[in-house]
Order: sequence, then structure tokens, then C-alpha cells
Amino acid sequence: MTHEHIKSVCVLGLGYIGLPTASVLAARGVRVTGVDVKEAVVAKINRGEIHIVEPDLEAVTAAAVKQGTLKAATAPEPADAFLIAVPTPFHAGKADLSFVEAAGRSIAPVLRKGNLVVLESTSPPGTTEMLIAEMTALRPDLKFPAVGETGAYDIFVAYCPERVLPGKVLTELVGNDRVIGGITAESAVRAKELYGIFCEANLHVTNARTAEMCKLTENAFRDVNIAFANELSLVCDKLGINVWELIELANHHPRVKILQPGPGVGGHCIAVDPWFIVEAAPEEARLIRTAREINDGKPTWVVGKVEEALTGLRANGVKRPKVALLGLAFKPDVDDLRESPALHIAERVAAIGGCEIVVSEPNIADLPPSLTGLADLCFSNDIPALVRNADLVVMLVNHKPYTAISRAQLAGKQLVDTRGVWP
Ligand code: SAJ
Repeated sequence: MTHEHIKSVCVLGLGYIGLPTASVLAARGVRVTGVDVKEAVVAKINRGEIHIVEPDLEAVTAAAVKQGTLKAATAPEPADAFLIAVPTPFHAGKADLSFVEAAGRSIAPVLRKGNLVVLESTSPPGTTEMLIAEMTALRPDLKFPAVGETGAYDIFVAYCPERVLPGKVLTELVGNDRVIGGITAESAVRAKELYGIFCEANLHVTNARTAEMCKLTENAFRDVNIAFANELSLVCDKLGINVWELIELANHHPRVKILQPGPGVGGHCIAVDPWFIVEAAPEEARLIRTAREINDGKPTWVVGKVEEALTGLRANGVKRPKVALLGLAFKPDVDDLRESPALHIAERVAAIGGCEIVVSEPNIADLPPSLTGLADLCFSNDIPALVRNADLVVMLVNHKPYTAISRAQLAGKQLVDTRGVWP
């Protein structure tokens, strides 16, 4: 697809989505300015380095900076298109849209007739309309479109949610289908031109509200399915059935595909986005709310299992049990600790007392602040040694380096395996 209207793009927010998207656009020859409020992040990117862990991204970013198509800045600059990828956290039962509002206010002064503005941040239905209101207030000289507008207006506005899986971002940015919701039909077509620059999959066009809800629906679907697996793990534990074997067997049915139980659901997406639906329709979204509660309850259940194991060890004469906690990240082979159930479990196990704890996390260099300076707790990534010294080994995240631990290394030890790696 040609991109005659889009030669320059300003990307707001250089996090897990904004930075890869900016880098991929720049790699395709578009002039990209990436904007972030953190000066250290801006300086780092301008040196061709990155501040997040994502396979192969640094090479793409460095090459784009070197060839002069990507630069980072702390304030937006005029461009043909603006892409907003800022956080939308969830606080106290409400989506916090202040970063989206701030992004709208920051681009308003540099907007020109014919520009495209696309929101990518995960947002409750109606947020793209709110973004238009923010920009309209600052630029009464420009005519922004109303939903479904067919008359003349100056700025195209669309919503296009990101769908990439951390750890596979570069492949999925190019290979995943996208849903593009225009405030107007023409806006969707213009946004399609933007995504056609780097996305090789299908670009599905709809209206902005449907696209906003589509993103929330995808993550709520996964959350509900993981909740089913997590509930099964509780039921099976009570009934003396191995849940991993059970799921493996059930999945041989041609229409059954149960996901994996774990220590809970983490990350900044699946553990958060379903609440946006619950907030928007609290009476109706009963299953979605219950799934969230089941997944959020799983860490407490795991801590209970650790306490049981410690009680058993003490009953067998181990006065100060040594505990190895394997993993802190929210899922395997990433360094991201946001909303991580493993981290919450580690914090709560540390509070039990009367034991010595070694925490390991191969993707970070040191303990996170919430575990730093605690008595009887240290950090080590010497996996053979920490397993050898432990009385109790707790598998929290099935990172690749842990899968090399053999059954022989675990002989005689108490195990709490939240991921089913030691069936
Ligand atoms: N998990 C399980 N059991 C499973 C699968 C996952 O317990 O069978 C847990 C993981 O350990 C993790 C959490 O769920 O704690 C979420 O991990 P994930 O790999 O399912 O998803 P994310 O959060 O890395 O990325 C999701 C993806 N959404 C869907 O698969 C529907 C991704 O495509 C989205 O782009 C991303 O959310 C996002 O940014 O919204």
C-alpha cells in the first residue's frame, strides 16, 4: 500500500508499544519523532540504545537512529500523523485517562489541517471521543470530526489497539491483524494507510467504539479462560487430581482448549483491561468480574501452599527452613514485574518469617525495591546452588533457565509448583 499522506509520524510514549512501533516505522523510511516525558529515556534512544527488554528491538532502534529516520524528543513536533501509546492505568476502580488527556493537549498546538491522530492505548469505550474534546478545546481554529461525520473537517481521528505479545513484539507488530476504528469512515481509511506501512497482515476497519471494546474483549476472553484453568487447579487440589494431566487429557477433545493454571494473572494488560469493561457495565459484566476475582485470588492460595509446606518441614525438625523462590516476572522469559503475581507472592512469603529465603529472577540484576533490605532474604541467580541449599523450592515463573533443573536436583525437597513443570 502506498503512504502518500504519511511521510512523518510523531509517536507519543516510548514504552513497550510506542518504541517498537516508532522503530519499525522509521525502519521503513518514515521520519519518526518519538516523544517521552522521561529525559533519560530520550537520551538513551538518541544514543541508539533502548530502556526495555525486547528481543531484537535494540538493533532495529539503533539502525533507525543511525540512518537518521528516528529521533527522540521530550515534546511533540509537527508531523503528518500522531500516534498515542501512553499508559492507561486502573486505579481504585477507575481507568486513569490523564496520560491520554495530556498527550492530546501536548499535540494540539502542533496540529495542522489534514493530520491524522491515532490512539493506541487500551481505553474504555468513548475515550477517542474524549481525546477529540481535549484537542478541540485548545484548537478552536481546527474542525475536528464528530462520530460518523460525513461533512468537511480538518483532522482525521482513529483508534487502533495494539495486540502484540511482550517478547515477540517485532514479529507480531508486522504479522498480527489489526482492528482500526475510525471516528469517521475516512479517518479509518487514513489510519489504514499508516498501519499499511509496516503491518503485513489484514487491517480490519470499524468504528472507534467497537475497536476500543474489541481490545478489552480480547484480553477479557483470555482472562476468563485462564480463570477457568485456575479454578480447575483449586478443584483438583481438593479432589487429589493432577490438574496438568487432566487438562492435557481434556484438550484431546476436538473442541476443548483449556489454558494453563499459574500463580495468578499478571502484566499490565490482562490483569487490568477486563476491569475497564466491569467499570463501563458493572451490572452486566458478572462473569468477567468473577474471572478477575478468581485470578487475583490465586496468589493467596499459593502463599497458603508455601505455609503448609513450611509447617510440614518444621514438624520434621527443620527449624529454619531454606526457601528458594524461582522467578519474579509476570510470565516466562521477560523482565517485566508489573502486576506480577510472583512478586506479590514473594513479598508475602518474605513476611511469614522464621525461614531463610533466596529469590531468583534471571532477567533482572538485583532485587526490586519491595524486596530490598529485608532480613533473611537475598537474591541469587546461581540456580544450581540455590536449589541445592533449599528445603523448599517454589516454582513461580517457568523461565527457560529453570527448566534445566533436573528431578535429581530436587530429590528430597519440598516443592510448590505453580506452573506444572515438575508433574
Ligand atoms: N497465563 C496463565 N496461563 C496461561 C496463559 C497465561 O496463567 O495459560 C498468565 C501469564 O503467566 C501472565 C498472564 O497470564 O501472568 C498474561 O500473560 P499472556 O501471555 O496471556 O498475555 P500478555 O499480558 O503478555 O499479553 C496480552 C495478549 N493478549 C491476548 O493474548 C488476548 C497480547 O496479545 C496483548 O497485546 C497484550 O495482552 C496487551 O498489551 O494487551
